[in-house]
Amino acid sequence: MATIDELKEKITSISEAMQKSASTISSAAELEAFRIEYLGRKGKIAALFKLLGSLPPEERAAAGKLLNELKARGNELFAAREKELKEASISEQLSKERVDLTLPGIYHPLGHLHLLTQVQREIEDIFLRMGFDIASGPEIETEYHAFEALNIPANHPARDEWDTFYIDDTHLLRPHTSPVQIRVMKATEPPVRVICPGRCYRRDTQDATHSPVFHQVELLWVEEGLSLANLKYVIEHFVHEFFGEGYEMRMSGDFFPFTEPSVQVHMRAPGATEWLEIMGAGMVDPAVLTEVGYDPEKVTGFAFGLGVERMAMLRHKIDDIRVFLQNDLRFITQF
Ligand code: FA5
Repeated sequence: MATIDELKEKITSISEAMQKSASTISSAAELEAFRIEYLGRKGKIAALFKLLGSLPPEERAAAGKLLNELKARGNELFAAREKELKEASISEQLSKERVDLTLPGIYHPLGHLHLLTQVQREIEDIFLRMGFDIASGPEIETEYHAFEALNIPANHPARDEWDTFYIDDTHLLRPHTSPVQIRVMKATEPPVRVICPGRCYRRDTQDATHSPVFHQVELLWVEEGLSLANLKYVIEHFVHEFFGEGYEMRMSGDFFPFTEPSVQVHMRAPGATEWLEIMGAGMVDPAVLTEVGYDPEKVTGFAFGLGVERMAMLRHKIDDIRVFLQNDLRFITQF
């Protein structure tokens, strides 16, 4: 038989221990251990309730009240610590996720079109305004389109000049955009008025004005009654539109198997001493017109192949073609 005094003593010591233990709780696991130790069904307070029955009946009510107070105290301590832990975890999370709105933002520089793309589009615009369409052809060409149809048979010495990178026995990376002429004429009846911009490949040794990969814009105009005078006018009009005043142009004789007569055009920037070749051109050879099924007695035509890099070099006084492919931002961002 227990006495109320013994019970009171136990209540005091449990209350003190509980108070002390609650003040050290710093994690959810410790909180749960506290709950089991004091408030659980097999906990220390429940054990005291079991003693009630062994008290004299007249003391049970008072003892029960004390035990209920102890239990309430335990619940209070538990709830208070639970609340504190929750608040601590929220504020920890908040401080982790804190965004400092006063920090400068992340700078994303705006890109822009490469100078060569800009120049190519400008050339296209000039010819679109003159009534030309834009056509394109594959960069991996057949020997037929790149050479034979252009009046350059297999053993013709002119092949050496355009020999390039072969993919197999009959396919190669195109050395010029002239094969697109053949594709366009085979697919269209005259009159034909197109430009064909695109990338070309040659085994040229790299130097200040030659690159193994470069761009051309081909032009082709076939119609009744065209002459070399029309070709000269179109070129003059074009270079004037592109360069404006102050640039000199020079036209001289040349040879291409697919044009007759053939010319080359050089340009000189204001104040420069050097001339730079910008294109090969000429009247489309009757053999080419016949090859594509046109009647050379009825229609004549002219064509040119213009170097895009060279146009950009003249316009911006760039003295080395290699800078276009070097991806140096100090160069690229100037334009
Ligand atoms: C041709 O490619 C002829 N297909 C042009 C043509 C078309 C003539 C239609 C007649 C009728 P050529 O090899 O000269 O011609 O090249 C033409 C232009 O391309 C040159 O004037 C030059 O501006 C440019 N070019 C040629 N090779 C290179 C190179 N390795 N690097 C940079 N530009 C080049």
